[in-house]
Amino acid sequence: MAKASIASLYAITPKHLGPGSVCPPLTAGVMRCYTNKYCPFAQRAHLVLAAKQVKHEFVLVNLKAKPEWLFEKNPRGKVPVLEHNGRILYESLVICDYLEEAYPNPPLYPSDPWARARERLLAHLWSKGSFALHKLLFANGDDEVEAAAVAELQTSLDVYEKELKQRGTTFFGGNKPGMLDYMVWPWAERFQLANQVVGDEGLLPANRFPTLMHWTAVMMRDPVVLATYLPPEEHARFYNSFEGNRLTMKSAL
Ligand SMILES: N[C@@H](CCC(=O)N[C@@H](CS)C(=O)NCC(=O)O)C(=O)O
Repeated sequence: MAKASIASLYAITPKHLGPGSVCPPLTAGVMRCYTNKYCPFAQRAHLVLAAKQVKHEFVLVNLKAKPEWLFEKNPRGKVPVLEHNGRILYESLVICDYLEEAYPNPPLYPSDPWARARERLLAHLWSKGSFALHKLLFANGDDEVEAAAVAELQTSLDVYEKELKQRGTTFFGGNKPGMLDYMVWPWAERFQLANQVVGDEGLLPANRFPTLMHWTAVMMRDPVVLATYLPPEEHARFYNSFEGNRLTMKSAL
């Protein structure tokens, strides 16, 4: 199992930079990703950079106390941001699509335009599921909020269960992970933590999500996934680091 996340391995900053910091000067020709070790959206970019073995560096950004220069990179003040040859892109799905086009090997999308568009649609639709997981991990022990978040999340997951079952493949990408696998994975990694919060059968009861259960297990063996992996304890420390938020675990792993 990977000991340090890829965000730490390739980081040129020893810690997440905050107010008053200076943005490190660019290294000519090197792709830079402004990121945060715990951001699932940024992890999408980490996964695609790793899958395509693009030479890159990370600048870690503190999102609780943001550096002033972040807004020059992204007026929304969010990560991930990609800077390449003096040009800037933000929004994780846009960044990952750019990487796919600029670095076509290995291809992460199917070649058929209709199938490609469908992958984009399913990646886009995942935002509902991602918000529901956020709600669950910030429920602060409120059973009602948790139950509503779980119901919402499972309704989103039904779509992916049905889709993967219909495809009859191990991954959304076929016999290896593709773009859609990597666009959804960062949240699935956090399911290990969410399962502890939910208790009982967790988020993916076997009778409702047999295909996604198998998918999460095989994704965990993918070298690209392992390179960006953070264990549930580390995710838990992050969610508990927000003032007023305390994860209440109903079961151990
Ligand atoms: N839609 C954006 C979402 C990015 C996002 O929300 N990033 C979070 C960290 S996980 C962030 O930068 N939050 C800071 C803020 O919202 O102020 C994307 O896909 O890149």
